[in-house]
Amino acid sequence: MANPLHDRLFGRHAGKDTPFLHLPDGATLSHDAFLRLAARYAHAFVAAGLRPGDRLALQVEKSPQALAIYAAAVQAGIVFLPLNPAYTADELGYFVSDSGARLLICDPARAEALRPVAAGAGAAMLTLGADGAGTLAEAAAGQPESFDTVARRGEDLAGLLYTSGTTGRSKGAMMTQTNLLSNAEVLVDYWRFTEADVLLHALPIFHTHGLFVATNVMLLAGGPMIFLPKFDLDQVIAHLPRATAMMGVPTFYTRLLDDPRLTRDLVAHMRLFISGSAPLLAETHEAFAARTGHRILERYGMTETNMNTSNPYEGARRAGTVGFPLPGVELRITDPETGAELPQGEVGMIEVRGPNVFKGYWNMPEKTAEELRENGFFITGDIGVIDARGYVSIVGRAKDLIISGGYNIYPKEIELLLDEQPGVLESAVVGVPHPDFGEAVLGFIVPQKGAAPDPDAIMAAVGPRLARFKHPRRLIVLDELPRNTMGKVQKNVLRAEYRGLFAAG
Ligand code: MLC
Ligand code: AMP
Repeated sequence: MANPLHDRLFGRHAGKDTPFLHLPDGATLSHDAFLRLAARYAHAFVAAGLRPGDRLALQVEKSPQALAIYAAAVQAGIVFLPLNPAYTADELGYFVSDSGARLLICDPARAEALRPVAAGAGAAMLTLGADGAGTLAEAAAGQPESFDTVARRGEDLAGLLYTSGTTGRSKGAMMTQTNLLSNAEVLVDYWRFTEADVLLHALPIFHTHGLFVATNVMLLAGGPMIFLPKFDLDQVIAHLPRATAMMGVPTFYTRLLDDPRLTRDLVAHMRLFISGSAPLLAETHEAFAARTGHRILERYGMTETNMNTSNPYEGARRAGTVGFPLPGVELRITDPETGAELPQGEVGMIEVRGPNVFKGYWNMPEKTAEELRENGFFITGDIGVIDARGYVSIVGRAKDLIISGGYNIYPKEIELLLDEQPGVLESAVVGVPHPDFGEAVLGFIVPQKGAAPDPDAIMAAVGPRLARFKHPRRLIVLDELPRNTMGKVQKNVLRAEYRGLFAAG
């Protein structure tokens, strides 16, 4: 096959008038119309000077056009680099220059602010608004509606997804065509997706979950998606009766449960609810089952690996577990210190190997070598255990990571900014339980001797440099940070002391 990812996900739908995207305004975009738009974009990218293997960075609101850019990139052999619209110009500057992106596509409203970012990295710039308008639309107008698919091999890069790092520097995870295609094929089969399915899609499309899991699965299965711009409770409730499946982060499920409109009748047409990206509390799973009769199917994945494990479609979906390794995925538990494999039942580091596991971090061979073993096992940083029946549970994280509403936040990145502020001696950032987001960011600062830093002033200084979702919900001044005898900051002590701060009720 010339371009396996394109041919399997997109090419096979060419000329088909079947529905692909149902939009909230009642319009429907067919597979064919979507592909014709993608072809025009692909021509526009070539005209902008992009060649196979070049990176295209995209920071726009979710829209059918944004998804067509993904399709166009795959068809033209361009590496797709999607970015959260919440990122500030500072954050974006790093991604664009680190990746060496040749083109940045952003919202017209941000074009002025981001022009120096693109110029500084030597990238061209085009704009795309949530309504589809902008300089990309102009560049694509009049372009042919078919495009000669660029040949690619399985090991060629299709996506570059940045994940934050424990050092504060984000790393670009290189995803190959095979990584994406093999995983989507397994998931279609494991979760029994067919063209009769209608997926309610309310996730962002700049992360693995909404892009590679939800979208790729539906493109392979052939059914349509109800494509909502974001998770809006009223809209989700309005559209649930037309859907057969939904994928979401746990916050989707707790928000639905908080609404009395969630009833058995509302979801009578549904076949499957899937949760991932963050731990689903067993109580959420049970409450959802009691209210709707549906057992949420929980699965476990990562940017670097796509999906690793899943509860079974048929058979018991066990609350608090992430199920079994997917077909083709090997999962082992190792001693975090020595790397030696541990016997079943012991708690240790989760390592995974398979065609789903990424190629490495972009331009970071040392980081790659630290986390990806020569024998192909990837060290996830998640701590887990396998029970006697083979179910995997995640019991903790070896990495200093907060997951808030399904977004990953690395404390180090925030601490580095807090430490720079006048009057701050040192800082610590931790995640504490939060009823809506699962975890919320909490910051602590220790003043320099004789200084009295004002938390509000500090947030005002740090805020514009950090995406909103990373902002500490509270910044607390302490005389000193708790430390162990080795002098290491005891974040667990801070977490324990403040765990009730955002408690429900
Ligand atoms: C928004 N805000 C958040 C936030 N999302 N703060 C913390 N954590 C989040 N996740 C901020 C907003 O900026 C706003 O700030 C305030 O919180 C209230 O916003 P909201 O309107 O309530 O938020 P909403 O837009 O409804 O978004 C919440 C959400 C969204 C949970 C629906 O974050 C979301 O769609 N998350 C999904 C993330 C995801 O797809 N993860 C997959 C990663 S892939 P203010 O201060 O301006 O009011 C992966 C691999 C795998 O992990 O296994 O899948
Ligand atoms: P990301 O780097 O954004 O892809 O996030 C991946 C991380 O999310 C994993 O390493 C886990 O820590 C976490 N994660 C994903 N799915 C689950 C799940 N079902 N339960 C608990 N944690 C999860």
